[in-house]
Amino acid sequence: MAIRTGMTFERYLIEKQKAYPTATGEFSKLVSQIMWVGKLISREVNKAGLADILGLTGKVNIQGEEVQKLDDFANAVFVSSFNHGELLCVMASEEVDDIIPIPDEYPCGYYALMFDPLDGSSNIDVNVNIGSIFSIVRKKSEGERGSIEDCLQPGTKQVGAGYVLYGSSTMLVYSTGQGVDGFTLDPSLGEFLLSHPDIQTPRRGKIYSVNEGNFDKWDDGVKNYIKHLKQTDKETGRPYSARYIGSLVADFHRNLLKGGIFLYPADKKSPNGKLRLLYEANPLSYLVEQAGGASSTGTQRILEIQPEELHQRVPLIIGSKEDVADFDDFYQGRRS
Ligand code: P6P
Repeated sequence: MAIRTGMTFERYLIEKQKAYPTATGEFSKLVSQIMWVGKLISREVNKAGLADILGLTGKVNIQGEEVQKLDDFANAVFVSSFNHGELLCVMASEEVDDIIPIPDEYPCGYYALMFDPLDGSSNIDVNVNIGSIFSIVRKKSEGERGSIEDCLQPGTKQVGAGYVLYGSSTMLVYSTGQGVDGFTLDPSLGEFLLSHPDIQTPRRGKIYSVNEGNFDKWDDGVKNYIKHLKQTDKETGRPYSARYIGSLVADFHRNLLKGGIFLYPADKKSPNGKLRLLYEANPLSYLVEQAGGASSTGTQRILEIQPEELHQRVPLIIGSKEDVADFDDFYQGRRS
């Protein structure tokens, strides 16, 4: 049976593995576990709006239980779902300063997982979409246990990446290097069903996503590019429409499907931008390239950056290939 819309994730994995008979199934187990994590977090995120009403805020809820902040909860779900099961040798989380080793009592697996368990969680109390982002690389270090060396690999070494978007519906969008597929959670079944097979992002869009409140801090190249997008030019479809939710996964997902460019450039206050390389820029850059798009710092392909630190920040320009190329031209002074 070929891949078809509406099929369950499990059925999809069976079909995909037929194409790769040598697949060990280890990787499929990993992605299935991500699916499980997405369901658990989705359930809590969708209750969050009730937190104030049900008195679930603060340290003790109506059942007398400790109430965790949603991002702490999301982090705990990722860690407890992956700290055994022989899939991973090490984890790294936006919420945790150091690497998260696999407990000594459990054998290690062959992958390292880096994740932002709940990006944009400050938006949850205004009911704006938020997301979990993940990146998977193969173990690189010697010895049985994992180390920071396994995490500090360039984005080109990723073997899988994706996000779970908690919005009007909960979606998992991910790639293992054979294109990008999107699954939508049917809460009545508790199943993710294939809803967006083989996502391809348009070569050029008509949307730009940036926090223009930072305009005065930008380099001239960034300013000139944004001014360029606002000029009327019927031939190239300008002016572009400004769409900025302030939640990375939501802005990225809309632009991935519709086309366009998301920018969080460097500025005078933040010379490396705001977003993190390992578990935000790299996984989304892996996805966008798999979908026919591009991503850069303005001078360098994101996926080729050699990470130096676990939580290092990087300027992120990402989306439709022709839009990112235009930005690079303005940023590097070839156009003004
Ligand atoms: P700003 C949310 O806090 C986040 O990390 C991303 O999800 C989002 O794209 C960005 O920060 C928004 O940052 O500075 O525009 O509020």
